[in-house]
Amino acid sequence: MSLTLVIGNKNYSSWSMRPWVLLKQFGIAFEEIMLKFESAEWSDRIASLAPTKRVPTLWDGEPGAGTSIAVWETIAIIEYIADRFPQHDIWPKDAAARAMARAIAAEMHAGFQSLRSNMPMNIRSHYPGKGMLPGVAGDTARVESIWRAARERFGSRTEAPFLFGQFCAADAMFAPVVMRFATYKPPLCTASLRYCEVVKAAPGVAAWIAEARRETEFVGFDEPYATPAPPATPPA
Ligand SMILES: N[C@@H](CCC(=O)N[C@@H](CS)C(=O)NCC(=O)O)C(=O)O
Repeated sequence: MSLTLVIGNKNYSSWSMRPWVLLKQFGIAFEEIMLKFESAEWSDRIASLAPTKRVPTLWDGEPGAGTSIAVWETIAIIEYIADRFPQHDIWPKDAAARAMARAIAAEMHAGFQSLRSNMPMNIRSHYPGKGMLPGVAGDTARVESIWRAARERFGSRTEAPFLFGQFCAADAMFAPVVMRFATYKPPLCTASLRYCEVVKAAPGVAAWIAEARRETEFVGFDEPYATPAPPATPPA
């Protein structure tokens, strides 16, 4: 059976980004169905393509068919990919590294609410200094501490530059945080900045970024810091 990933706009959809970059990084073939937020296509197709009416949803087999396997919730999608492709180290091989990688991926999935709501992913935009509320500073400090601990204990044992050495699901889970840091530019230590550069340069991530930058749709819900464009003609 073949895989299809249903995703939202690449500029905005942080949840969609995670499994997409993971599949790309590991060279796993898949089709993509993009339903743009607030579009007629979203309204028409989301219920048949996503049981929760949210993206991402992964289909193994014909998308929407009752006989196909549907997987929703990013962390479950990642586990499905890991089960389906045991030949790839989606999680680190080493048991201690794998335990920590899964724990920080779950923490990302369940937490960091302040960071997520005050610094929504918006890859093509630059809002340095915006969104830096006290809760966001706490979340940012926690992200940096996770990255430091993973790199010090596991990543730095290898030549490879990711959290646990080679790119794995934990790096995919944090890729949208890297994008948020690029847009809002909170103060970060040198090691975190270096890790951000490494993630952005990873081929799967770079491919997502390039496609995100080409998008032009404006989704107001994800744009708390945009200045509304002036009316084309002054109101009468
Ligand atoms: N917990 C879900 C979150 C999915 C989610 O909230 N996706 C957003 C886009 S990034 C969405 O579909 N929003 C549309 C909506 O809620 O109507 C996951 O891990 O996949």
